[in-house]
Amino acid sequence: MVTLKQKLAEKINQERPRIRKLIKENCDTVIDTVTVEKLFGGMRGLKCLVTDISYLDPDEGIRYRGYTLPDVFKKLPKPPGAEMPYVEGLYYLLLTGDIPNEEETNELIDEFRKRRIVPRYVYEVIDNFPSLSHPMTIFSTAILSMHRESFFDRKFHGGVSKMDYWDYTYEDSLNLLAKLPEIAAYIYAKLYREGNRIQQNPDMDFGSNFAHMLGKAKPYDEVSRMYFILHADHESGNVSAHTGHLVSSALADIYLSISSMVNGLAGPLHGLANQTVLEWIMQLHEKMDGKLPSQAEMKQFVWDMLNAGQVIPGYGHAVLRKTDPRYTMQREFALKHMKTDVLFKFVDLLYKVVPPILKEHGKAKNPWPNVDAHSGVIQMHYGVTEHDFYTVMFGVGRALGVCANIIWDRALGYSIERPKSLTTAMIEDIIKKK
Ligand code: HAX
Repeated sequence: MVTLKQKLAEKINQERPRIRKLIKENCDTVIDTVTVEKLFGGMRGLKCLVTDISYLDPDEGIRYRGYTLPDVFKKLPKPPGAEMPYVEGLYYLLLTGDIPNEEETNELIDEFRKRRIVPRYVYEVIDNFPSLSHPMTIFSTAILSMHRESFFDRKFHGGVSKMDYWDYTYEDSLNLLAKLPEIAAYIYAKLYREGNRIQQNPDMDFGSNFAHMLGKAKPYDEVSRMYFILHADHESGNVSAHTGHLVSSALADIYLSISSMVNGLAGPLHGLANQTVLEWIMQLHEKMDGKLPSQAEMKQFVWDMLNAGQVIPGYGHAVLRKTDPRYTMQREFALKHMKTDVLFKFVDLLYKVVPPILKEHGKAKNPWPNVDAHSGVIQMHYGVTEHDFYTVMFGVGRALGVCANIIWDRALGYSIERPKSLTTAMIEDIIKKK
């Protein structure tokens, strides 16, 4: 059998001349233009990044390596009798563009297993955090503390060919990804279980082992696999993926880059939205004494938020213009497994009520729900009730996509990022001269 690394090396060798030719023959071809609105508007929609790992269509949602989410979930190998595929198989797909067979998936499961052991000092770093620290801060620091483990960093300072950068980055990425479930689960035990941790099970896959370490019974392993896969990538322009790419473009190693990615994810307009959504739903739940509001009451809650100048968490998106398929997949899961859950009923009601209100309100370009509008209630249903932990799990998933991107960035020799800034006066000058 050709190993994953051999296959990746072949794909990289095919891709390198393609990119060289593309740049050489088309260096002045214009892809997009920078308008004043884009300059001041967070570069929204500006076509200025390249990735082949995933593509986000405004109407259709995310595709991983050309596959829609339903296809990904259908085609990737699954544990015997399971509904949700192996996370390891997804990583194979993101890296190579190929759906792995059972044997190829098992090879990667083994690779991850061999690399799971977390250095002792990482536990000490976590243990020494002051109380009330947010789990995302702890997660980011725990990853950062492993910078000293970087194979790439050692090789780079020893002097190696640029052509081999991807190889050491690949090793670092497997070493880090394999440890993330353990690190996340340890943070969980430390913050919410008085340090009573459950040791990993070497016979379990990435998702099942995480569920096991959190102390959650089946079918939470299915939820874990679904959650990590759904959050793995969302092309390159979102804050977490872009931060990871930007930091790594200076040849920072995987540990520095993924720690930065986690920091980017921790903002309330991005990954932290899942925590905010759940807290908001819980407030409504409490206000209603556990009773489901009527449509009219729910509409009033939503308008109250908007009239107070707040955003409706879990709704809207910078790129999407339809319901996020990551939301739809979670909704389908909930309809199948937890239809009578009271918080799911709140989410379901919000889905009916919010989009027409946001349309009437007239500000949000996308009135539909995103991934974060649903994820928290599923976690709650299965007993992960600590809302501030949800974004850590998002981070474990997102690291898969960002690591795959960074390996390819290195393989294709992408440049250090360095866009140019102007002063406001210079922009006014440019406008006057038009
Ligand atoms: N509720 C109320 N107003 C909203 C809104 C919402 N859910 N979404 C957008 N708007 C408002 C914006 O605040 C903006 O108002 P101003 O003109 O007064 O500044 C206006 O509508 C236009 O915004 P937009 O172009 O539609 O949206 P942006 O690309 O600027 O922002 C966001 C996209 C996701 C940040 C935004 O929709 C939002 O804040 N949503 C709520 C938070 C959320 O769910 N975030 C998670 C997004 C998915 C993700 O990244 N997960 O990690």
